[in-house]
Amino acid sequence: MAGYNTVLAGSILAAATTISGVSAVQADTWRYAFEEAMDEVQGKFAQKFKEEVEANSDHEIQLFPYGTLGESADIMEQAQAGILQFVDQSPGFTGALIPEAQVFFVPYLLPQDDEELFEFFRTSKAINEMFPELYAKQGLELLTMFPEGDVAITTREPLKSPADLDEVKVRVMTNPLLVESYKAFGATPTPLPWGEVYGALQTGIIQGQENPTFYILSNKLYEVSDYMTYIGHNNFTTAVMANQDFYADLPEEDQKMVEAAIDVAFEYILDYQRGQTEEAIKGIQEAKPDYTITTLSEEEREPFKAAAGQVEEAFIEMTGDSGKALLEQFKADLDAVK
Ligand code: 6CS
Repeated sequence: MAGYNTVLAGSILAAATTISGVSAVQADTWRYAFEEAMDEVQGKFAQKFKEEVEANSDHEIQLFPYGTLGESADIMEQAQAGILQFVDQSPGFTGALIPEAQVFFVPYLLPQDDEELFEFFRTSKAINEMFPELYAKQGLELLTMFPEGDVAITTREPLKSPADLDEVKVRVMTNPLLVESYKAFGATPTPLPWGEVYGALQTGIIQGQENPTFYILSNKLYEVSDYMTYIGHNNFTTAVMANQDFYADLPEEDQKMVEAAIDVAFEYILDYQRGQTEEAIKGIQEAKPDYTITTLSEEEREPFKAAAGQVEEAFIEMTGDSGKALLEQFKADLDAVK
């Protein structure tokens, strides 16, 4: 705690409250960085968390949206080093650090139905019991994981089958399983940090990328693509964690307060997302009326689904017994909410 305080530039002491020798309650400023803008899903979650923490304690949360402290990999390093107390990093990037986190990129594992999906995140033993142990090995206290929306693929040409992705360079987040996944879909995967995506699409270095619809709208990715296609392969997942030393040193009542704030923000963010994809589709259609938005039929999805098996095998090869156990639990948790 002492080390943590010395590096904490914004740390403040509560108004002197030493009464009859009872020591002062300390009010700290905690730094929380995330990978998105303030008005995107991760930002909305962070704002709700801040609101709850500040309403229920003397602590203050300082928010750092995407770009203010660097890329996703930078904020993760800062959180591991204790410069940040909280960080939101998606498994799409954490997969490079914690290979098992790549389970979220085995295609067609997560349900398409929102209520089923939400219940899975609420109740999953893999998420709520197994992942915290894996994150702890990296000095991170995993606080929650939540979905951000059905992932769509944007391209320059129509996308109906894996053959349409032949020779198409599709940007993916920087983890090896996503690379395997897009290879299996017939594309040429290109891992890049987020900051390089728009420019690379604009200059034609890459021709496609995947993201949830709200993000395609807010980052105007429709400007640098002509087609947006739902093949139903995934829902974007993200995770919020704390620096583990910081968290372990918190008084129990603060840990409980943080957990309660996370629970409130979790339910808030699920609710916030109801209807979000449909709204974002409308926004894109208004901004670019000739944009082609397609949802592949079950039959058209079959060849993509057939590719999922080899991605699952690659996941097990990359993660061994630990990944296998996690995947089995993940599937059992999914069955339980069906
Ligand atoms: O594609 C990405 O890199 C980004 N996508 C989302 C939805 N959130 C953050 C992440 O950096």
